Amino acid sequence: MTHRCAVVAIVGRPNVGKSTLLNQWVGQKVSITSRKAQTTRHRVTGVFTRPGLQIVFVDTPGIQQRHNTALNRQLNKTAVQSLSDVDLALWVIEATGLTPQDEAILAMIPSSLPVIAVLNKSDRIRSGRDREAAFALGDRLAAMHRFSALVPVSAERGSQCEIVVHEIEKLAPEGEPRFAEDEVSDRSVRFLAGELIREKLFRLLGDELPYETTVVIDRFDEQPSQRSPGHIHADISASIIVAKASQKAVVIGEHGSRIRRIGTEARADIARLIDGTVRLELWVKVKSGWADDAAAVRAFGVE
Ligand SMILES: Nc1nc2c(ncn2[C@@H]2O[C@H](COP(=O)(O)OP(=O)(O)OP(=O)(O)O)[C@@H](O)[C@H]2O)c(=O)[nH]1
Ligand SMILES: [Mg+2]
Repeated sequence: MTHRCAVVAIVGRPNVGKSTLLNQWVGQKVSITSRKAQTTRHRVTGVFTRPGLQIVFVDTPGIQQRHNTALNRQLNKTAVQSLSDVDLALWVIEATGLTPQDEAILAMIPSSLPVIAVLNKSDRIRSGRDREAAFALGDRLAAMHRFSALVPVSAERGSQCEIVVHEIEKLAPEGEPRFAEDEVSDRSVRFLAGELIREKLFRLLGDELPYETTVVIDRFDEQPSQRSPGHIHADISASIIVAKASQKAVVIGEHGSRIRRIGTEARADIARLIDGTVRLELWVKVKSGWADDAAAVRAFGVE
């Protein structure tokens, strides 16, 4: 039996559901998600494996022109660079409508690359009028570009996601698997732990969250658990970096209520990820203007 292996970039504007899709295919949370734009700040891979087929999905930051900071420029660059070394691209938009920014991102995809258009959040199409608009959008897209396929999906419900896998399989080159059967990402547990803390910040701070907020893992020690044999215990110390003293107060919350909740929820997710126990220590630090400082952006791990 021939084995196929494809490396697939997931690109689109912020918030269209790229990371939710990746997690749906992988069956585990390897990329964090939230309602906020540019939740994803790194190239994160998620691996889908079944007999005869492996798909290495590459999640990317949402491309946007809203902020002209070093951080934003770096995120756009990460996304565009991810397109240079893949077999095909998934261009993700919302099924409810196309924006000029979606079109601009499509134009950034090298013309040699096969593209599958993924119309996400199709669960939001409810009325007959919505459905007519969706059909019209399908026609418009088909006239715009020679897509390998056009697939409406709902990442949140998991509906039709399998069809995308099937379309990728048709385009996948023959090749050996790059990851072992039980591997779900190329990222370390240390990295994913930092991401899970950042996800709680993004989710629990809602619109108060300053764009310039990041997380640095200062210490990450793993050892066999004393209390539950066969499992590991992780001892983690992390810093939440904000740009202003006033933002520090927001993250900490009244009498430390918010930082406690961030810690509790992140610890539970990290424990699930490592299937063990976790001690998590969180600090909040102020570093003004870091998102505008290319060296600081790199130092904080936004590579
Ligand atoms: N209704 C609905 N909401 C969805 C669906 N998929 C994702 N979402 C929501 O859309 C929001 C953004 O999802 P993400 O997966 O973080 O989006 P993203 O494209 O990775 O965003 P960035 O990383 O910021 O570029 C979250 O609140 C998701 O819960 C879907 O199929 N239907
Ligand atoms: Mg994302």
